[in-house]
Amino acid sequence: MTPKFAIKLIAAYAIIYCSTTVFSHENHVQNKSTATAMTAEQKDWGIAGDVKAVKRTITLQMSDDMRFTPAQLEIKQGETLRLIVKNNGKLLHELVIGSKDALSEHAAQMLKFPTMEHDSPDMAHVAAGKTREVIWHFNRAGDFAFACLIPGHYQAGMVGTIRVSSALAQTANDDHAAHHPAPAAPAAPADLAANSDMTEGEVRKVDLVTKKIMLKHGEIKNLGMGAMTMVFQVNDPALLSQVQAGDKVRFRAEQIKGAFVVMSMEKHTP
Ligand SMILES: [Cu+2]
Repeated sequence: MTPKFAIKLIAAYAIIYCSTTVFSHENHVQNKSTATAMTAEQKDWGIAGDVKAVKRTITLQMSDDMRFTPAQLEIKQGETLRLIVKNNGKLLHELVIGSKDALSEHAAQMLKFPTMEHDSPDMAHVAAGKTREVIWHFNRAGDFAFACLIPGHYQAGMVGTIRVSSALAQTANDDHAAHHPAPAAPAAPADLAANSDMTEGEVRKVDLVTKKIMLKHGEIKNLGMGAMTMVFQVNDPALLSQVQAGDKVRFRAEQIKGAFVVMSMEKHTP
């Protein structure tokens, strides 16, 4: 290597080093914003709503006798609702909207893994005496439900029903997304069977402040946990700067002192 070239190389390194520093700082800022502005995910029971589209507000009362009042909601397809969730009790309660099947399955998982952490626009955790709100766009017709999935609460009857009546009149103009099938859960390719410690997932949110990551994941075989979207801690915060919302990943998760921790993660194109 000629000395001249070596100097050039050092200079190039210095530039790369400086720009990496700058980029990583920018990444922080960028990721911070993705932490708040997550891409809305179309679910069978609707999609995150825009507060400007709200035309109706319903207040749901929650109580320690494990009931929601009202426990039945009648909604027209296309409506965006502001659901004010009021916890009148002394216990923590939550509102989670979903299909009956999804909620009952999730409730069973919560009994099995009580320390799981979730956050999504179709749910609100409400501390004793507090009020929170959920803005939800019911763009699909059908019979759905809402529930409190704190371990034991669902089983004690903290469930309500949602009927979204079909708006046949607005077929042409209705939300296009409503007519597309929900994206299928990530399927486990055959080669994954060989390495059942790795779980397939999609990054939903990266939070550099709390150092947590939200993953929509397939079955976590080594934990015996079903597919769902859930918030994980990370073994090493450096994992968080390697991915962003929307990335497909493979990861290994473990339960450490009750917390669910991503031990390793790699980007992966299915
Ligand atoms: Cu509850």
